Amino acid sequence: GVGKTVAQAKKDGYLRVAIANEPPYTQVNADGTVTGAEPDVLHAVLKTMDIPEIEGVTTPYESMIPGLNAGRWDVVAAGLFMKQSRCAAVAYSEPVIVSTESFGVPVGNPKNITTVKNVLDNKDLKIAVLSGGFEEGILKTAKVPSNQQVLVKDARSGMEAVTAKRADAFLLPTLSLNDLVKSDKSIEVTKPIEDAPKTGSGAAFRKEDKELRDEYNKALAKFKETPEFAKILEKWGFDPEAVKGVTSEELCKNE
Ligand code: 6CS
Repeated sequence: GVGKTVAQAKKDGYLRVAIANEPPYTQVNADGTVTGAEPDVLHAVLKTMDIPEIEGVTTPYESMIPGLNAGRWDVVAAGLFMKQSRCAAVAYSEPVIVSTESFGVPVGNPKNITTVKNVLDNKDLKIAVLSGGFEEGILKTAKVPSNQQVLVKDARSGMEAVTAKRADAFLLPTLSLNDLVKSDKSIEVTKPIEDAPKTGSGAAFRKEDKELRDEYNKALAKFKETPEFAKILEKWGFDPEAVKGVTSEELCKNE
């Protein structure tokens, strides 16, 4: 099998981790090392388990779970938001981040898009989402017709879809959009979408690696009590209070 035990991971001294390069959730440094809120928490927790290193692989969201289960990496730490179908396919840790979704729209928000309901009420609106991403699921669950969805392969392509007017908005996590608009002043970020589900993520392990996941959860629970945890989340612009009291069981009920 492709599974990994705690003992093997300690012996290797590292875990291979899938990320997306979508700051502030995940980011690849110029030297190839990985950072961002989720990899930084993963790295810090693994260190407490005597697994000192992480090795990052950048991949689109839709490939993260297939690649994990095929053994191409040992864990996903990318802000891979929990929902029923994903929780059925992987063994998630308890949540590390709880966050919000927004629309990236042309400055001034000419089509007045602030809620999922707005999209349902105006059949002319087209919304860009990442293929296989949580946001594509939000639109599907809300029964937004597929001809109103513009599928893109990565965050940069989503921004381009809006600037080229192939889409009226790009639906993505609020903080990811805040980062992207730093380099595109023609787009602004709406307030968190009130009728979108609560997004939460943690490390995703293979179902067969429940021992590793369970040990990780123990170490994570301890780490969350240290000031270091809040420091990492705040460094990347996340509210460390948002995850308090939220469980993977609850987040896994998302459609
Ligand atoms: O979980 C997901 O699929 C989404 N997570 C993040 C952090 N960004 C976009 C992606 O679609």
